[in-house]
Amino acid sequence: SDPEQKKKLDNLFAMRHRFLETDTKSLLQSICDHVELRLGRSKWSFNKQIAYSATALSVRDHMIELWNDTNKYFHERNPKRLYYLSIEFLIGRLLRSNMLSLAIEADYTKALSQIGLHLEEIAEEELDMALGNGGLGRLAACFLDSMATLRLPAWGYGLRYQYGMFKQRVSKEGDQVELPDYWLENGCPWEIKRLDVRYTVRFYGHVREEKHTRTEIRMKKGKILRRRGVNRGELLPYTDGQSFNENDWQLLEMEVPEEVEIEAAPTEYFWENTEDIYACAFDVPIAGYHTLNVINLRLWQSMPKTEFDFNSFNRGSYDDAMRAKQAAETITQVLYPNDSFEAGKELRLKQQYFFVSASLQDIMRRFRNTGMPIQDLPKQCIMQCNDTHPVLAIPELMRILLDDEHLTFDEAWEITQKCFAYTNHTVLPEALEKWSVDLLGRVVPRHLQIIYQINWLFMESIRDQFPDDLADLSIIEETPVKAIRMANLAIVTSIKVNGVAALHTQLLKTTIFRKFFKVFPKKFLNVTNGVTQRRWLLECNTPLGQLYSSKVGTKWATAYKVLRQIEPHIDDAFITQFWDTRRIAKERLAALIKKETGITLNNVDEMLFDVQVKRIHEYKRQSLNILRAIAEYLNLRTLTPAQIAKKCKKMIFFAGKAAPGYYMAKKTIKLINCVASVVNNDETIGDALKIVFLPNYNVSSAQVIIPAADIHEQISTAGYEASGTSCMKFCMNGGIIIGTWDGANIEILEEIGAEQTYMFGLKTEQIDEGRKQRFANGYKMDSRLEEALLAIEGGLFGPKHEFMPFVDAIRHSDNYVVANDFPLYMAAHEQVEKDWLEKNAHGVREKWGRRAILSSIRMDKFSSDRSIIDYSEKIWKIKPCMVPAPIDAP
Ligand code: F55
Repeated sequence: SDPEQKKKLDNLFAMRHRFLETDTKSLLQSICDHVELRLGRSKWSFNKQIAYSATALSVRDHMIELWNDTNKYFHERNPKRLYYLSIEFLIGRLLRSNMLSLAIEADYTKALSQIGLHLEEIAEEELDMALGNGGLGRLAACFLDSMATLRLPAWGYGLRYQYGMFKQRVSKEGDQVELPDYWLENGCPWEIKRLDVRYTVRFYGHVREEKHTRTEIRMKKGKILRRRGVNRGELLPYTDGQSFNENDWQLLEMEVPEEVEIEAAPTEYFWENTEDIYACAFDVPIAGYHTLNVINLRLWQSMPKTEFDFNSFNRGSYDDAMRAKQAAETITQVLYPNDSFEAGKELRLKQQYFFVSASLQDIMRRFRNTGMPIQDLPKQCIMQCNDTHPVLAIPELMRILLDDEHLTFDEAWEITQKCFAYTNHTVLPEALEKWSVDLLGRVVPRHLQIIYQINWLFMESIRDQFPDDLADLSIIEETPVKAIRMANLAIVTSIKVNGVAALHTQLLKTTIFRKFFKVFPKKFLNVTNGVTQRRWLLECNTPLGQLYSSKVGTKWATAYKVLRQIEPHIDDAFITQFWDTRRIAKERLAALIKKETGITLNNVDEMLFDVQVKRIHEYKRQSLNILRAIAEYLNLRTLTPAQIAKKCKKMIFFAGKAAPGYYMAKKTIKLINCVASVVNNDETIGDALKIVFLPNYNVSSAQVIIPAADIHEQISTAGYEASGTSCMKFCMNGGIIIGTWDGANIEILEEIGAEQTYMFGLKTEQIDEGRKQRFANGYKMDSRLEEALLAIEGGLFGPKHEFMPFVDAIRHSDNYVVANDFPLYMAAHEQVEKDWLEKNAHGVREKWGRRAILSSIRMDKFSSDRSIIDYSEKIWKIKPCMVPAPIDAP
């Protein structure tokens, strides 16, 4: 905080020497060194995979230097730090993104080309780091990118799953098939295994209480009998009912000594007989864009604490000896592929506790090293919980403060309440995490005690003011089974609770957390999500990025707003150039589709690419989309070839994974694939319609898909999608949204202008009424929807029984109001087709192009840089801490 001190430090840092060079000779030498010396191959012959690993290791060298300097600088300056706790980080690939950040892409491209290698080709060798399910995990990854770029003193903490998000294949019958994703097959060149950073994590056991009491002699006012006439005579303690002769004795009030038991120190709790395992740190450096700041993502892996049981080993029972080792390794073995709460899974609970216990031990060690008093913990760190998955960190910090630091409960609670903030990602009540008291009490018994005590304090504090709401506000749910409500624990403790889009935050305040909002009105705030334009425009759509930079320079990579200056440049020539970039992107996607599915797409320039990519979920309504596709197909079949020739050519594209246990989602995938195979093989409709389901949607395929979309589908039932972040990526790339009044769609429309969008459907407040009407007497389903359902039932797309659950859901319950929105959706798509066919006198899709460009250049609000600045200012109260450049820097 002392400016003099800071200046000294900066001067010292300025004198450091950066010893890695980026000239071609140095880079080639470094790559070859890695091939031979680190990977043990011969520089005379190595395959692309080795070329990738060596190049990545070489890039990593540059990062390590900066990363060490950054850590040293943070250590010396000791600013308040942010710890982003997330059980998922959906990173994707890192080679190109790290090169772009370090501004060494051109150097490497040149060096590699000298030995006959193409950067783009070897980059394809990188296996995605898919340590997340979907939006929530990818958000965490975008946030890390922005934190580093904004030079914030921040770290990420997560888990190093050996198996990431499963690999998805599609069977001949059109079903999703899940395969393990062993992403570490070729090793991960980015991570640094930290043998020196290791903590013990404890499970199970029981809690022994030790009451520290001692007896003390105290003086107490008591009644005493004194023999009359005697001054210093016999004193007898008097008790009522004792008979005495009043002539002989007189009753006196005076002080008498008494022995009392007092609590000399608070009760101590010992968590004993635990099963212990190690958490071992793996660090992934995260480079900021064009800055010297490189921050850290620390991922924990479980390891056996004793390599194996030597007694069993020596007895010859190798199996027994290995069992404990395997059990320990199981914890971080695999990511749960469920993007909703999984009730009762003990291993999942252990993952959560393992993750927060290791992270907090690490955070506390760093804090203790500062020498600051424990009361200052909130001045030095703040932890952001990405959903409730890390919320056991709250009782864990309490446990540390109580049992290790020996604070009183009040002192510990005072500190803990200032250290956490919580982001919610769903309003679906059934998706809120709950852990049965039974399970939680078994896995982490001490934490259960602490949670009860927190709840007791909380209930007492609101009993008078909110007597009728206690049951809903309680952290403990009483029925059907006694359970801990993790969101309630998070809200009670956190300094701030945020939703991820304006509508979503509003719904938090008025629906699921309505009662909490009454108790803590100031805790709730909105921080609309964002995505990093570095990965989602600069990296994934180089041609469009370059087109923009040619007009307004390259500053937009860290200041998206600069792209608004494009607006005056949007003339015919510019729009034509835009379409040129679009052709490149569409051809790239067409090639990927060809490779993965065998489907050929001709004349992609003319073909409308209509894309829906995201997890498969009933509320996201891939159902609505595929029913619309069927309706369009049935309509095409009624047309003459001449009429078909005049129609808008389109591809309806789907990609996404279903949770392996989600029956209806899997049926939806099957239906899409079965419809696709009928439509794509129907020669009577020619090229008018193609339906594609691309297997294994992940970050790297998203980077190919998103730049190629003319239209993107954001069609969730209003009120269900908390935010939606893919929408932001599509818009940044000039995709035009067809969407409902849900999540961030509403805010996007406000920014880019309604003319750029196709919005349709019931609004959140109309959904309940719509549901009623839907099943009221006299309701008539849209005839095109009826026909689509009949076609499925009639077996047009395969055996009817396969799809009856899907059809029945729409016909008989329609929880996501597909039928209500269907005609509105069809009308919106008719408009889309009309607009797509419109070209100016020079044959250019001018109006569409202009709208696409406007969508793209007005997206500054949805840069994750803006989100992170909001978090920093409104919640974390942290400031940038920029590593100064060395004076000998170029
Ligand atoms: C993963 C595991 C569990 Cl147990 C629960 C949820 C998830 C998960 O992946 N959720 C998720 O992705 N939620 C999404 O978060 C995005 C980022 O905030 C939102 O944009 C999106 O609306 C929301 O569904």
